[in-house]
Amino acid sequence: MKKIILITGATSGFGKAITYTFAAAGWNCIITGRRKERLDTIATDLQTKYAIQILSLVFDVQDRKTVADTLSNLPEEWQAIDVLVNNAGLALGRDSFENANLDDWDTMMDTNVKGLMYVTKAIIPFMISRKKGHIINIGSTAGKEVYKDGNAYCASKHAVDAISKAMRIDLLPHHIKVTTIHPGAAETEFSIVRFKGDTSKADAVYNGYHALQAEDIANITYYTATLPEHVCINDLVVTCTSQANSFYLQKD
Ligand code: NDP
Ligand code: 8X3
Repeated sequence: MKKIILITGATSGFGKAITYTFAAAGWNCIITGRRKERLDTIATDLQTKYAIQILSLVFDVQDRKTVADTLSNLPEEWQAIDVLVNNAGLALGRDSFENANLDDWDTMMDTNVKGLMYVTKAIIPFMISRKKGHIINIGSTAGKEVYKDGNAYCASKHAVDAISKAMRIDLLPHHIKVTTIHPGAAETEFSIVRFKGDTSKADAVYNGYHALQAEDIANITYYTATLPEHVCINDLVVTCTSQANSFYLQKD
C-alpha cells in the first residue's frame, strides 16, 4: 500500500519541493494551501508523471473551524497519514519593534504558530488510532536565535521549536515521531512575501552566496521521513555552507 503524506503550504518553496520529492518516490500526497490554481496545476502535473494520487485541499491554516472541518472529514482512504509536514508559514516585514505592524504580527503568529497547532490537532487522532505517524515541523534558524528586526517572526519560530518539543513528549505514548527542521536562508518566495512584493529587496537577501534551495530541504525531509521505524531525528539545523547562524553570513 502506498504511503500518505500531508504537506501544508505546498503551493510554493519548500512545500512544493517536498511534494515533488515524495510524489517521485511513489507516495500519495495531500497538498494544501490558499492558492487553488497552483494546487490544481501541481496535482495535474504529478498525477501525469507518477502513478500516485493527489488530494488538494484549499484552506487558510489560520481559520480554525475550516481546518478542523476539512481535516477531520478526510475521505476514509486518505486518513492513514504516515507523515504530516507543517510547513505553511511566512514572515511579514522586517521592522524594529516600535515600527512593526500589528496586523503583520497577528498574521505571523496566527499562521506559523496557531495554524500549525490547528492542523496537527486535527491530524493526530488518525495517527493515534494507528499507533504511529511522523510530524515534521518546519522551524527556522530564527527559532534558535533572535536577530535585529526579527521580533515576531523569531518569536513565532521559537514557539514552533517549543511546541515541537512539547509534541514529542506528549505524543510519546502513541509512538508518534516529531522532527523539527530549522533551515537558514533559503531562496524561495519567502523574501518576496516578507518584503510584500519588493523583488529588489528580496533578491538582495540571496545575492553574493549560494543560499539553500527548496530541493535541499525536500531531500532532507525525505531522509528524515524514511529512516527505520525505531529511529527519529528530533531536531535539525540546516544552513548553506556560507551561513554559520542568523548572525554570520559570508558574502564573497
Ligand atoms: P514560500 O513563500 O515559498 O511558501 C510558503 C507556503 O506557505 C506557501 O505554499 C503558502 O501557500 C503557504 N502559506 C502561507 N500562509 C498560509 C496560510 N495562512 N494558510 C495556508 N498556507 C499558507 O516560503 P518557504 O517555502 O520558504 O516557507 C515555508 C516555511 O519555511 C515557512 O514556515 C517559513 O517560515 C519557513 N522557513 C523559510 C526559510 C527561508 O529562508 N525561505 C528559512 C527557514 C524557515 P499559499 O500562499 O498558497 O497559501
Ligand atoms: C527564514 C530565515 O534568516 O530570514 O526563516 O530568519 S531568516
